[in-house]
This record gives sequence, structure tokens and C-alpha cells, in this order.
Amino acid sequence: MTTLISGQTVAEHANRDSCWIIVHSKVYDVTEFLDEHPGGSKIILKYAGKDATEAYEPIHPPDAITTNLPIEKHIGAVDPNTIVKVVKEVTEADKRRQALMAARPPLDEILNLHDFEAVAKTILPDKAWAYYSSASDDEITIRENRAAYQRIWFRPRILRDVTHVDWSATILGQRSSLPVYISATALGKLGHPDGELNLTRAAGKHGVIQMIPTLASCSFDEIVDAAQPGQPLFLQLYVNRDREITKRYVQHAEKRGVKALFITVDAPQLGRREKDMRMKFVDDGAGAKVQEGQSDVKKDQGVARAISSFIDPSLSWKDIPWFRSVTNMPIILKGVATPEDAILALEAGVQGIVLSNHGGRQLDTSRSGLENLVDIVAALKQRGPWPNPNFSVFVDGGVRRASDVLKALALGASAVGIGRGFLYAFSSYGQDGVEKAIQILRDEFEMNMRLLGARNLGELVPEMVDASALHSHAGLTPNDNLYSSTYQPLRLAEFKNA
Ligand code: PPY
Repeated sequence: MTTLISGQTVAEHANRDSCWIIVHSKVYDVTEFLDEHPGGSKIILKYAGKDATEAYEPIHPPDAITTNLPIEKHIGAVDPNTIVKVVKEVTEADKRRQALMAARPPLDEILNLHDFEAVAKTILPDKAWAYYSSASDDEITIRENRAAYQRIWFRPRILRDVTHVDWSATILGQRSSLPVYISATALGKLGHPDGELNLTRAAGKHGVIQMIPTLASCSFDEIVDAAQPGQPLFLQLYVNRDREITKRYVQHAEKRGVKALFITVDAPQLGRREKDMRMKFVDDGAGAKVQEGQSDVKKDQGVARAISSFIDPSLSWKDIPWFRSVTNMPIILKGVATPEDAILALEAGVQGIVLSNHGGRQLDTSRSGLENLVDIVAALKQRGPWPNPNFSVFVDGGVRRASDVLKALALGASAVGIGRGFLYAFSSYGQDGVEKAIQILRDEFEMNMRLLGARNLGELVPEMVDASALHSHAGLTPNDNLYSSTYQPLRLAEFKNA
């Protein structure tokens, strides 16, 4: 029989020289791991000698500690009767949030995807909202992603007998009830205790495809286990500096039935998301005083930068044959922004590209995927058959309405990814929220396709949209809010004694 370790014993290892923590009722010696922790040692030391489960859970898959820590550092199981529960202080902000949660609008009053965002903004903990909503630098691109859709106008056709309209699609050979897939967003448990499983369950029920994020809060296997038999899933991949880890991960995914591999290619380094970073500053002020002055405490980090160090910035076109050699899944490059790279991707033999700027979270003032779509489709048309059944072009960023999707499809997109829209749906209402979001999109597809005169997705043609203003950034260029809020306007001549 294995002896249980008492909470008091764990508490004796509460410093940098000997640091034990409890996660999910198991005790781990993390002393030698402190300096390797991507989030810095300070956050671990805050829980030294204590139960860290509550802090660990939202930002690590359950197996992160077991796979990263050598087996001899797994000390054993803790005696549950002896742990002093770290009683989480319920702050005034928590109480306010709980009251707001109880007063959420009922789901049947949610009319569109923006409504979910408004609810999420109100009820999410500040840190979660900052991480999810943030974008890079001045956040110009995140707003441009929306604005670009508003520079495209419809040219509807009439008198086409639109009694029956069908918006179902085939995405990379997989049937989908919508021409939309759920794009990868990280750290789902910051938004809801069930994290990404909310998406998996709703997607399975309604025939929608979910892209599993490498940095999900739930483990890859938990997500696949929550899927229905035969439910198609895609995988988003951050490529690890250690290619063996990536190889194992990709091959495991393929074995478990994942249908396509989306390799993120726009994040060799993470963008500076200042809303997220400012949150970290606030927390540091209130946090434990352990390790003050310690050099490895990377203060200029938010949630994202703290956990991004494993991503390999050396990833290059030369690696594509290697990916091809380790998997038979279709390979799609996520984060392409120019015709030059779209052609390179085609020549590299991958099966598709996602025109994405990572939800405005990477290079600020890069153009929207939608704007790039027009140039990229034109370039691909010159290179061969179009549409090309062996090369899909997806778009994501800023999509909130079925009308947005229809514009992208008319301009040549194979399907469209929605990330934050679904993330905010489950952050505010769990699985029910995601199901409602899917229902809203369905209703919008039905109405918009009837009004546009397209009975199925094949009837969406470029002539149905006027994209002539798309490349003009003059009208709807988003405000530079930070700059504007400090700029002091000049003053006009003043009247005496006025
Ligand atoms: C993002 O935040 O934009 C991501 O893609 C996920 C992520 C999260 C943390 C580190 C690196 C990437």
C-alpha cells in the first residue's frame, strides 16, 4: 500500500531550495523545474508547499505537469484530510461578477454573436477578458478585420425561387452543416470550467467542425473523447522547438482520427497584447512578495507571453517536407497574408491556407484576411484550375454574421473560421451558448441567402458582391484610440473674459 503524504509534510517544502506543490491531489517536487517554467518561477513559488490546483487548471492541460516533470519528481498522493485548503478570497469584484452572472440576459434574448461578446465582457474575470479580447499594439488590425466586411456591399439577384436554401458545406472532405468551422482559441477554461469541451459537444450535436488548439486548457484526448463517433475534428499546431514532441503530438492526433492539420505560421514570436500585459502588472502588485527582485520574473508578460516560449521561431518552408513525411493528414498553413506566400504554399504541396492575421493579435496594421483574399484568389487563378479541389483557401478574423461569411465565400473562400464568436458564446453560457450561436448563424444564412438569391453555396459568385471599396482604407480606418485619448487638440482664438 502506498502511504499518503500529509499536507504538513508538503508545507515544509515551501521555498526555492525545496519546492513541492499539490496538483489534482498529487504531490510534485518542482524545485529543479522552477527556472524552466515558461510562466516564470514566481507564480509557482506563490503556491510552494500548497495546493496549486485552482491556479494550475485554467491554463494547463491536465497532463502538462505529468509529461514535463521526470517521474522521480512525482512524490505521491496527498492525504486529503490533512491539506489546509487554500481558501480563495472572494473579492468584491468576484461578488459583483457573480451577481452579474445571475442577471445575464436569458439565452432567448441573445440575437446575434455580438450579444455574447457583450455578456462575456461583463461577466468574465478581468484577466480572462484581457487575454481573450486583446490584440497587438494599437489594435488597429483587430478593428480593421470587422471594418473590411463593411466595405463590401451585396449585389443581390431576384426572382430565383428561394423556397429551399442549403448552406451545408464540405470542408477538406468533411461534411459540415455550416460553411464555418470553429477556429482554435487557447485557454478555454479561463472562460468556463468545461473549457473547449463546450465547443466539442455543441459541434458534435450540430454537425460543425472544431479545430482543437495546441494550447487548449483541456487535454487533446479529453477533447477527442468528448466527440461523438465519427465527429470530424481538425488540429491547430504550434510547432515545438523539440520536433520529436511535435511529431508524437501530430501522429497521436492522426491516430485518434483528426482530419486535418492547421500549422500556425504567423506567430514565430507572440505579438505584444497590451491589455493582457497590463493585467499582469496589476496582479504583480497584489501578488505574493516571494522572490522580489528576482531576475527571471518577466514582468512584461501577460498570460500569453508567459506560456509561449516553446514555440519554434526557426520554422521555415524547409520544414514542410518533414511535416509531409510524418503525417498523411491534409496540411494547411494558418496565417498566410500575401499572394507570394500563397503561391509558395501551393508549390510546397500543402492542401490549403488560412488567410488570417491571428485575430489581430500578431503584426498590427497587417491587412484583413478578407482583403488579402481578393489578391490571393486572383494570383491562384493565374496558376491553375480554380476553384482548385486540392487547395482550399480559408479566411478568419472579425466574422460575426452569416452575411460576413457569404461575402468571403462569394470572393472565393472555401469556408470561414470563427474563433472569438464561439469563445464568447461558451464563456457566457457554456455549451448552450455555442448551440445558440450555431442556431443564430443558421437563421442568418437562411435569410441572407434568400435575400441574396443564392440557393446553395455553389451559387455564391463574385458578381454578388461589390468589393470595389475593399482596398480603400480611407473611409473606415479604425480610430487610433490610444493616441487620440492623449492628443491635446489645438485651441481656437478666444473671446476676452469669456
Ligand atoms: C494566442 O493567444 O493568440 C494564441 O494563439 C495562443 C497562445 C497562447 C499562449 C502562448 C502562445 C500562443
